[in-house]
Amino acid sequence: MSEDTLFARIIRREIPADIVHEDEHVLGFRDIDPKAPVHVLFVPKKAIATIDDIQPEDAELVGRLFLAAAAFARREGIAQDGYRVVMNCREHGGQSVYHIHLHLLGGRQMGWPPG
Ligand code: DGP
Repeated sequence: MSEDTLFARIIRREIPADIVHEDEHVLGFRDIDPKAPVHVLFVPKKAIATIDDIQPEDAELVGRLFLAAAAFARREGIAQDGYRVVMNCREHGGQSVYHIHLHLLGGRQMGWPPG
């Protein structure tokens, strides 16, 4: 049940997190196992399990994840040098929490292709 994921529990403040952004629709918090000097996850408050579950009516909500990430990157001072955003989907994509989340990674040079 997507409503019972770890991230739903963070949204409900049942699990502590280092929250860097909150608005009516989106929560942003630092990843517990950062893969870059800056690693923040932006999640919709609405529970959506995977990219494959995003509905047409969620299009604006998904756009809000990007707007929140970009605004945070500017506040954090990493926008000028650049950064990466990633959303993993299911097993081959490397998704481990089934509540969609946009990873914002920055503060170092990224490699390509990702592993
Ligand atoms: P993904 O593999 O794309 O589903 O990313 C899940 C991320 O969630 C992963 O980078 C680690 C992070 N994570 C897992 N558990 C917690 C937690 O309890 N708190 C926080 N802040 N991040 C977590």
